[in-house]
Order: sequence, then C-alpha cells, then structure tokens
Amino acid sequence: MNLDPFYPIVDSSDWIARLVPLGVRLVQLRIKDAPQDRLRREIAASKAVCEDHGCQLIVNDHWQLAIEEGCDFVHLGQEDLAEADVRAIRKAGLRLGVSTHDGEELETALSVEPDYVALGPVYPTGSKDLKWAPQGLDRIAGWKRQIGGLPLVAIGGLTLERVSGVFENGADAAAVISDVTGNPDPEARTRAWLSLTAQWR
Ligand code: TZP
Ligand code: MG
Repeated sequence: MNLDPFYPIVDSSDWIARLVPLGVRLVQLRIKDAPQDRLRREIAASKAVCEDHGCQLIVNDHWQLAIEEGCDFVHLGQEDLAEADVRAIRKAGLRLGVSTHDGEELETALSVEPDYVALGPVYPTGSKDLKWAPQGLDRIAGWKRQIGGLPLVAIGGLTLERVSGVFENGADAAAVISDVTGNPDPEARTRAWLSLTAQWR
C-alpha cells in the first residue's frame, strides 16, 4: 500500500473541507471527547468531502462509527488497539494504522498486521502529552529497517523546514498537526507542504 507523504491530522470536518480541496490526498480525522451523534456527523461529513476529492480518510479511535459510516481506514493508538475488536475491523474490510513509541509497542502493532506503523514523537510536540522523549531521526531509520516494506509514518514536531530528514531516513509519510492548523495561513502552509512532499510521492 502506498501512503501519500503528506498526512495532515485535523480535529473537524470543517478543517477537512478547508484543506482537502487544495489537493490533500491523505488526512486523519482525530476528534477526542465528543458525543456520539456529533462524531457520526463529523465522520460522515469528512467522508463526503474526501470522496469528492479522491482523498484517503483515516478515522482515529472511533472504529465502530467508522465501520457504520462506511469508512475504509482507521488509526488506533495502543490503548485503543487493546480495546478494539481488530477482527471486526478486518471483517468489515477496513485498513488499520497503529501508533508506536517504543520497541514493545512496535511488536504489539506488528502482531495485528497493520497497514502502516506510526512512530513518534520525532521532535518535541505540544499537541499531545507523551512520556517518551523525542525519538530523533536515527530511530526512524531503525524502525524502517525492522518493518521493511510496511509503510512508516513519522509524527511529532514535524515542520516544513525539518521534514526532509524523516524521508531521508526512510519514512513514507509525515503526519502533522500544528505546523498546518496552527499556522496563520493554513491554506498556504498546506500548499507548501504539498509542493515540497511531491518529490516523495
Ligand atoms: N502522536 C505522537 S506526536 C503527536 C501524536 C498525535 C502529535 C503531533 O502533533 P504536532 O503538532 O505535529 O507535533
Ligand atoms: Mg487513540
């Protein structure tokens, strides 16, 4: 499976409606703590926009809603993975990406035969509280050696200015939150990311 190298993560369908039409081909909807009915609406609206624009939507956490809404890709962290019914996810035909932060988590992730593995945080991040120190670029290279052809997503503190290093060390995609949605001009920043990452597509 081929992942687009630019993998923005956003927390609403409004963001998806803003950014996906610019040419984004891979996006994650990551909404924490919302009522089920709102989550369902957000997932459905995101899916509609992504379908219109040929963009792969990946739904974080809410795998049951993702199945019910006909989505085809979910992302789970390790805690979500422990509670999820991976067989149900697979039976419904969805693909699955899994977060990892250390070797043990990588083994757990690999045991469910994921469609990609994410490693983070590469650099310090303000977007998520994590107990792990920044992994650095060497760790990206090490993870890639271990997982071989399985796509590797780098995440955490990635900016346009320093993203090249993750691709040079074997990452297949760069997942990013604040460098895009925290930018004063998110549309311009998205275009710049698309333009820079086209070389790794
Ligand atoms: N997992 C590891 S780091 C991170 C997640 C969800 C946050 C990445 O956000 P940012 O703003 O791109 O550092
Ligand atoms: Mg999660």
